[in-house]
Amino acid sequence: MIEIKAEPFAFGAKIDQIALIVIDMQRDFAEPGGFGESLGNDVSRITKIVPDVRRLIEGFRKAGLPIIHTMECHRPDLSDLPKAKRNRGNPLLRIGDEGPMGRILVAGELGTAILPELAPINGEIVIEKPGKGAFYATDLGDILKRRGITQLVFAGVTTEVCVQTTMREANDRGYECLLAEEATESYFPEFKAAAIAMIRAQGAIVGWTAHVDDILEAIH
Ligand code: C5J
Repeated sequence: MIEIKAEPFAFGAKIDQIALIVIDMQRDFAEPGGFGESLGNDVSRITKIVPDVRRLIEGFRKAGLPIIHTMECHRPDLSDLPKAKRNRGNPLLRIGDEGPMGRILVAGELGTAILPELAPINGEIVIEKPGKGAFYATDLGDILKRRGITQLVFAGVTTEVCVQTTMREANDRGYECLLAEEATESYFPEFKAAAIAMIRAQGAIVGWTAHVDDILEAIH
């Protein structure tokens, strides 16, 4: 067991059972013309964390530890898109509509792709997920079980939506979850701060939080 300096107390990392999960670092959330902007958000906040997410990915790669990337997206026929999700927020461009980067949040489109700097490499797992949580309607649970993974380090966006939802899903399934603070972001700074506080409150009720440097130092 390796100790990672974390809040609310040290995280006991089991190096043979830990994986990095990078949530939804897609162009649709980070670049103008995508889903995030169609909902009225300032997407430039998201691109600022790319160097820290990349450092974390590179650290896991160097240590030979598993990496999972998720992508929020839907089938081209939208059969996995509930009407309520498509219409929510009355955005300028709805999921499935044609935008400047192709159809919004549809699998295989340019805007749905992971940012090139963070793109998965051979051997890394990519989960396409129709929900906010990565366990819903995906093989993620089976994949983790097969590989004996019991601990997840989280990065990605947005902190209070897909990251926190997946952390809560994982926590209820018995995984120990650690959120890398500089490697996650929200369109709303106050929501990021609140999500971090609520995750680690009450003795890590959802999970731990730690700085990227402290995670990298522990796994190197
Ligand atoms: C959102 C996400 N915010 N990846 N998706 O719709 O957090």
